[in-house]
Amino acid sequence: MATSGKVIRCRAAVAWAVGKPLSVEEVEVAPPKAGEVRIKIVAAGICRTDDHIMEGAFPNMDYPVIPGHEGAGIVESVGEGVTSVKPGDRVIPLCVPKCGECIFCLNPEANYCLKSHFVEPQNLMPDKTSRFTCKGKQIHHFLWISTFAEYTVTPECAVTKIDSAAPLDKVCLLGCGFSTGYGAAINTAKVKPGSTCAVFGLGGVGLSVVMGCKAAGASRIIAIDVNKDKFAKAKELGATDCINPQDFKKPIQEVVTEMTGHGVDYSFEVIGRVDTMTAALASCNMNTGVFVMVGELPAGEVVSVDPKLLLTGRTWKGSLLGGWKIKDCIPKLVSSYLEKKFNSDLLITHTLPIDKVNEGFELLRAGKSIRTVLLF
Ligand code: PAD
Ligand code: ZN
Ligand code: ZN
Repeated sequence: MATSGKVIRCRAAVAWAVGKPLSVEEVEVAPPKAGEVRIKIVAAGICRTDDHIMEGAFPNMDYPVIPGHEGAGIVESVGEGVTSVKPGDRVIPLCVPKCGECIFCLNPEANYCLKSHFVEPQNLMPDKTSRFTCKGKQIHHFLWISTFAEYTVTPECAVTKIDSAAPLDKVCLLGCGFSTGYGAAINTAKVKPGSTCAVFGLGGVGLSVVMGCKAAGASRIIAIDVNKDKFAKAKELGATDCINPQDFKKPIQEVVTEMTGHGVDYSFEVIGRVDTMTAALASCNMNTGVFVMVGELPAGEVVSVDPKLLLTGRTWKGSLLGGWKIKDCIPKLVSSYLEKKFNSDLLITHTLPIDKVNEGFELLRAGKSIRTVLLF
């Protein structure tokens, strides 16, 4: 391509400091170095995790930074030695990479590579430099993929090729939100047919958990949110009961336990709060109940629980990116999307140009959107 090997000037949403709205700037994006890929991002979804960066609640973050970790695009150029993608390929950047060599990449049961952010911060490329500059300043990367930029650079291990027929403005959600929720039900909880589930939090990720529980054949899916405007969509996607904790005097775990006799088989927390994590844990049955934690607590917050809750047999699990081995699984999920095995389009409530990124975050915070897709 004509731009190959050159610095590209383009738009990106920059978080200059904690607590400030993003600012859409012209940035310079350097060509990919050996082992790296430069991608023209076509569409990017807004996930709550990006909001955590703006609030300063995401661990190990350096500023200024270009957030965004849900996106889809087309490879513009590749650095030396890159073999898995070539210019023109449609791709999804991966917020969990696959180095392919670490003990967890080699374990078929594990998906969190040792090159991932919580192990080794990804605010810079693996060679500890940045490909982004703006107004003469170095700008940091986020999770190695920074999808809120018209062009971004990722290591080859953080990008995967998808079917060229995939609509990028739709499958961008498979980069995080949809895959996270759907996989939490299918891979992490391993929901069984005929079982009962409770899902706390009905944002883009929680509603994807509802879809996963339904696809796995759950007979009852109790959807829980303080925002009743989320209930219609939850029912459409498979929830059998929708309840608002604010409508009850007693704690919500008691309500769920009464509704089901002894608690659900599987509960999920998809909000990121201490109180709802404790409630979700106590909502699954004391013997075989499985609680899956998906929501992310602000850095440094801790949950204290009565160990008796676990002593009787409950299991408490965490799930990142739905437990998928993401580099291999995203292309398969894209194929399933194209075969209409699930309809993640139902999660997209808004589409905005990148210049309106802050409006997208306001819609999310106000509970008015599920997923907003930003277009470049
Ligand atoms: P969202 O903000 O769209 O959804 C959160 C939902 O929770 C909203 O519908 C709220 O109304 C609801 N809610 C808020 N407070 C309460 C409460 N006290 N009781 C009941 N409901 C409440 O966020 P999202 O769906 O984009 O993300 C949800 C969480 O998942 C968030 O913490 C995010 O950081 C995390 C996440 N985890 C992973 C992962 O890999 N584990 C990936 C992506 C997102
Ligand atoms: Zn996300
Ligand atoms: Zn690895």
